Amino acid sequence: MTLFEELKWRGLVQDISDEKLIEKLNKEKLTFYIGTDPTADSMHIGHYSSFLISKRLAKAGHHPILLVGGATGLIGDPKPTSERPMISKEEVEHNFEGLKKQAEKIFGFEVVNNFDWTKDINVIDFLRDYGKYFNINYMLAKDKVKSRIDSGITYAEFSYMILQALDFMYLFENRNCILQVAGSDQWGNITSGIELVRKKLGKEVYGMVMPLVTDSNGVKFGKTEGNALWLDISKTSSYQLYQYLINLEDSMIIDYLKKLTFLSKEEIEQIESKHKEAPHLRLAHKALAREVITDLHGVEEFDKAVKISECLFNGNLKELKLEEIEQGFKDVPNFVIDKELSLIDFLVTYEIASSKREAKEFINAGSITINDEKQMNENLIIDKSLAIEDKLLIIRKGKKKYFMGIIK
Ligand code: 383
Repeated sequence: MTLFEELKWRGLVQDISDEKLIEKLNKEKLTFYIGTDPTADSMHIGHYSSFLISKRLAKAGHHPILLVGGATGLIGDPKPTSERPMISKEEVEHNFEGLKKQAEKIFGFEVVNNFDWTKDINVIDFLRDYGKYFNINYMLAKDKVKSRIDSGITYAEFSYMILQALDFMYLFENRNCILQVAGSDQWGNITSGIELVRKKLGKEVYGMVMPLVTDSNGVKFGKTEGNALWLDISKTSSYQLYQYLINLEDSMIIDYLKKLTFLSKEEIEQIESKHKEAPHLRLAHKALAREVITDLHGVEEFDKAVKISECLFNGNLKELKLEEIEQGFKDVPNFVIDKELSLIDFLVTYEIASSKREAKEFINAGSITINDEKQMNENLIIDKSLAIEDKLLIIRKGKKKYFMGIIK
């Protein structure tokens, strides 16, 4: 399989700017770039799924440049729906540092900042050297601008595509970068760059975009009830990531293995046939979680996530360290315990039961456990002596409802 055939097989090619690119990708060593804006201080898994292309192309001998947009982040790439709030310069700088470190750590390639080459361009030169090459009709025809005509778009966001085009030209002239890759939402910005280089320098550069990774309802990969899954481990633990990956839809899992891992076609086909034979074993999900978490955080973090998940599933809290329990229960309702109460009052005070009567019912039915021990005595005093390492109480109500109490 050639590199391009492999990218196609993985479902990573939505569009290329010119058929000539196929031959170049297969036969030459190209310098290419992919960019992101510092709108937050960490990337999320959606960025990861696109940025992985840098590793794939690098493995095939091409040379990646990662761009973090210290300049473009100050303006904001137009969203199809509404104007972005302006982020302060300090925040953009802070986010830039976070993303630069992260990109270097996860992808291991050179990171450049477009602020370096745009900060000294004055407004007259900008309009003469770049503005003059952009026809308003051409700009208005871009999808992102079109979708904002009714709701409105500021001149700042409208100009964004010129900035991204200027980057492409700068990297072409200074680094011989002839290809920009991205998710499909970037097609308009990439083709703007291709046009600028063609008109101004009479040279040809290329673009390739991949489909955005989504679930079967078109919801972007990594969005869980409006929350992103961050690549920063202090924002999204490897256990949380594991839970997300292991619970992905069955029907999409092979697609995700192709798009998000470096497993070969043969390996994925093997996993696919085992998965079809026994879907309940979730072998494909486990392989996906292993590949993604190991690539992002290392194999120890992956092992830890598996251990936490298994112990929680089997009710073996005792085998976990305090820090692992805290990680596993990060998302459950939690509260600080600052007084000693009887079990029945405890349940009502911390809103695990809505009344004493309800609390009594739970206790008598044997549906309350504290740190995995069933508790049937309503007068039991809840204090440190029951806690894990004198600190944590994990209360389970019924089969699945968890609460975490932290002793003050
Ligand atoms: C800025 C200057 C450039 C080249 C690119 C940029 C950033 C670009 C953008 N990218 C997205 C982002 O920052 O807004 N204008 O969140 C996302 N990317 C990648 C991928 C994706 C895109 O970082 O499709 C998803 O992750 O391209 O939405 O000279």
